[in-house]
Amino acid sequence: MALEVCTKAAVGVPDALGDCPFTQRVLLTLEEKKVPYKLHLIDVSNKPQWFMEANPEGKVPCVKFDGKWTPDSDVITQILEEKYPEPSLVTPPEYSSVGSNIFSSFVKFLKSKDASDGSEQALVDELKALEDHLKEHLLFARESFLKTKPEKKEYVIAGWAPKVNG
Ligand SMILES: N[C@@H](CCC(=O)N[C@@H](CS)C(=O)NCC(=O)O)C(=O)O
Repeated sequence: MALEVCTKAAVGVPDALGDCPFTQRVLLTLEEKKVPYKLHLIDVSNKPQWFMEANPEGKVPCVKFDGKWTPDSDVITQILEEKYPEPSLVTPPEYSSVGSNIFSSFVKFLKSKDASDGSEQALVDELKALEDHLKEHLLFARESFLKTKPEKKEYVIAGWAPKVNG
């Protein structure tokens, strides 16, 4: 039986997948593990009552496991790994640190008052390490990624517009 998954609808396009990276992570996991699923596209600016009752925090993604709606992509992907261990999507230890310093390097760079303190280069190095890793493993070319991407660029831009424009 297909797993039920609540995902974000594209802003202004209620019947298309929106731009939520947390949802994309869950859908990629389902695709890679070949678990059938059924989408409920949620307009996050006007959440339906049944969704708020099932998931009071009101965030997507949210997946129904054994009759209970479970939010949070970290929790969901962990449950999926336990329930559907093949293929394993656990990060091999040799790659576990790739990109893990991006956030802290970014903060250092933003706070830096000295253009020659190396914080910019440190950030560029971190970003490049992640980019090289993604390129080397062709992650963005995988069928699962292409299949779970919002169909059109406009859907992604529309999703970010309220955050960028305030
Ligand atoms: N920690 C959560 C974050 C989920 C999240 O922030 N989802 C956003 C969409 S990308 C959301 O539901 N926003 C609607 C809202 O907060 O009302 C996860 O990993 O799943």
